[in-house]
Amino acid sequence: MRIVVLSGGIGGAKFLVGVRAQARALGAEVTAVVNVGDDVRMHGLQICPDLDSVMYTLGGAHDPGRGWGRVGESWVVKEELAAYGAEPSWFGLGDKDTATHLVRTQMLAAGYPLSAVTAALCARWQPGITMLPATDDRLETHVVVDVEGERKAIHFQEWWVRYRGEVPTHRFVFVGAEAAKPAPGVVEAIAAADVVLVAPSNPVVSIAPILAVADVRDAVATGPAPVIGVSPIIGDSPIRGMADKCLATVDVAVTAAGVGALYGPRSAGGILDGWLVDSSDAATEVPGVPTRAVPLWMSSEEATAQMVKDALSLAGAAS
Ligand code: GDP
Ligand code: FO1
Ligand code: CA
Repeated sequence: MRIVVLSGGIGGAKFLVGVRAQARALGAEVTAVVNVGDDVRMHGLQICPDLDSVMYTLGGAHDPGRGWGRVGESWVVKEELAAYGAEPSWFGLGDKDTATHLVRTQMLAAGYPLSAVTAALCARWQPGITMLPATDDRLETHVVVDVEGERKAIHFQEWWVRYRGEVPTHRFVFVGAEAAKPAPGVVEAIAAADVVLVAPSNPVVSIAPILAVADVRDAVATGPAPVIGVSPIIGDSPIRGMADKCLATVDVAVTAAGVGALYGPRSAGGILDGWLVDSSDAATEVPGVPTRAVPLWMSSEEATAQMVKDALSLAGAAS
């Protein structure tokens, strides 16, 4: 069996730990198509937060408390940059993490595409799945905000890390998406999949930028495999992160029903054939999309693997 997962960073990574466990039990292969909209160049280094969150988490090297970056991190480079007054001072690069960005930036400068760089970095971390960036092309999420009386577009990282999303926010723009092509292997993996899972990632700034690559969206929307989404919202809470702020910006209710309707049924131009919601949201109805309610707290690998089992069973696939 072949499983494809559309994934953001921290939530997607946690989900993929369960996907990998269930896939091992089934002898299945897993390909993750990962968001690159968060990617940013800082201090001359190319940083890919969602790819790194997935790679470090599946490689057992992530910081579980912070969610992003490396466990046992030190911050000497950050302190030295601050001593020079080097901006941006609001963004922290850990020392261990910096080595990843150095290798990545050097390989990109030598002409390797991001997908090849990601595969090279994964040779060290052995994530046990195939990790593909959604695209090798430049695709960055920018946010239209009002700051100091001025309306302007800032990078997603500045919106989240510098301002914590607490500035008047008007919309998200996926810069470069119109011209972006899927990275090698993405469309092929979706076309060959037995099931496509949409991780319980942020729908607005993790999943939407993946689907903003037209050929990726087409592959998902018109492919042969059933597409099952897992709700990132339990009750009216995004659990952690920024999903509440993002959903408010696009006028979508912070509920499993709101996100399910945002994705929409494949039968009516959307991407979903099924929508998994938490047991506490059993009353959720999404027009045109069969829903099933099961526990959705990713509290352990076993609990998450059970969620995956439930998603596969909703898809009608071997689970
Ligand atoms: P990011 O890219 O690092 O922001 O991570 P993702 O976009 O992949 O995932 C973030 C989302 O994961 C958050 O908005 C939460 O809604 C969701 N999330 C985190 N933990 C859980 C959990 O235990 N269960 C479910 N269903 N969703 C979760
Ligand atoms: N998040 C922060 O809140 N503060 C930081 O200084 C920060 C630095 C950082 C560096 C590398 C990296 O891969 C991620 C980093 N993050 C930081 C997390 C990141 O801003 C977001 O959580 C994700 O982009 C959302 O998925
Ligand atoms: Ca992200």
